[in-house]
Amino acid sequence: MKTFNLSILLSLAVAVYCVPISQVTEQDESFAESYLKKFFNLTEESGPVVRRGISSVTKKLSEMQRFFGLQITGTLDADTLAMMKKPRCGVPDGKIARFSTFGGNLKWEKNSLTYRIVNYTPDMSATEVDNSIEKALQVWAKVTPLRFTRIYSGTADIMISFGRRNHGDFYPFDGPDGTLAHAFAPAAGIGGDAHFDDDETFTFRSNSGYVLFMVAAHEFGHSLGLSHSDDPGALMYPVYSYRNPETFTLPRDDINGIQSLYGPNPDVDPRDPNPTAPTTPDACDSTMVLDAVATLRGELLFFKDSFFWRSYPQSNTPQQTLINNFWPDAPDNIDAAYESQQLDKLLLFKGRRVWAFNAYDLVPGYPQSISTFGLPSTVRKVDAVLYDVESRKTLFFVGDNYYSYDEARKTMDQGFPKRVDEKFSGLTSKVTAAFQYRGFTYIYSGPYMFEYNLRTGRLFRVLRNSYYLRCTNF
Ligand SMILES: [Ca+2]
Ligand SMILES: [Ca+2]
Ligand SMILES: [Ca+2]
Ligand SMILES: [Zn+2]
Ligand SMILES: [Zn+2]
Repeated sequence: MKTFNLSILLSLAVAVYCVPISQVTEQDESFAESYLKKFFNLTEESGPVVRRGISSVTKKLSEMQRFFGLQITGTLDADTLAMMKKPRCGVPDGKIARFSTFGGNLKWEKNSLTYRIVNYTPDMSATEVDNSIEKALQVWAKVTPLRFTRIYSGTADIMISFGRRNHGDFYPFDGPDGTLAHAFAPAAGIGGDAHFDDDETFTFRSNSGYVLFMVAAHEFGHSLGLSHSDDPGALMYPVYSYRNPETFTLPRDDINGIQSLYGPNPDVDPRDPNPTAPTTPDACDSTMVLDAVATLRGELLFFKDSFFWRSYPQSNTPQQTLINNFWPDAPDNIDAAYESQQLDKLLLFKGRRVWAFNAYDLVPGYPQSISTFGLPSTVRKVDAVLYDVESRKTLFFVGDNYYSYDEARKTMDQGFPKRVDEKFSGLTSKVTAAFQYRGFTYIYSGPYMFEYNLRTGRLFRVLRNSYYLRCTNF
């Protein structure tokens, strides 16, 4: 009997942020076990009697933690459990790789494929469904020789349908949440087909519910022969995240993946292929200039483009995530960030505006103007912000100058701005990011990080941004 690769899109919970270090319940253990069975090929032998299979569970947990860049503990800790509960897709993830394919030559042997929309979801108008499906296929057509023709009767290569629970294959859906959709790798018959769980709420472009275009584009990646990527920016990353379908561009990693199977689009000028394809910032890029750095409840956050790395105190491997995965209302490409320990809030700055977040919720009334801090209206953006624990002052870096804001009195201090190089010796070019950690003050200038004692202004070391943002080449 022929078997097919199946991929399942899971959606369970919202973002993971500051999960309390809680007791792992028996329920959690069995949830984790079924997760590992589904996605990391945990075999049945560890089955009902948990203790007997413990080493196998430990091995699979480590494998999963490695894939997601979590701290490799081999135990079911809070972060691991939280990652398991994130919306995701279900092709096994055991392999560490950027894009990957199903292997075994699972690709279409022709470039002209047909698709058919067999039925519709009541969540959206038929036109919206048609449009979402067509757009999702074009995501792949744009960068390959693949061309898609819609048919209205008979059997297409890619049969697209909505169903709930038992819907005619051996992979019943599970009601609201959990599995969102699944798709079969290229082959005859059910191969290439994509099924969507109609117990979900699909949307055209709103971020409440699941954007059908995004789910479909991911599933069609499987229909065409792609498996999962560990690049958190990739469309083929196993975790679902909302993205605006109007501005979505296929990331570089997915382009590399699909072109490894089918080659580039012959209709696109090879001298200028996909100039706008987003790439995920690389911790090993020694020339990278971070947008902002901040602490948050004992962790370190490093912001770059649409992403941030989150570094746990005990971990060697900062985890990279889309900013919007944690803070759906946050801007990307931010200018500066700091943690207000008094208010227990994270503040993000972009242009003339500031956003405040409590855990992952936008504080009501934000975004606000940066002039609420008393910054002059001539300031169009801040380059970096630093909160000094000792003096409870917040320093705003703007060009060659810095301002001092009193958090307790909520006013700007007299006598500012002052010149940055008067206070921080050795700093000759613009400040790009700043934060305080374990009693030291770190001022970034481009790819360099200057370590100071803030009170005396003494410079200790000049480091590379890789010092805290560890480069973890596998
Ligand atoms: Ca088919
Ligand atoms: Ca479901
Ligand atoms: Ca900055
Ligand atoms: Zn998937
Ligand atoms: Zn199905």
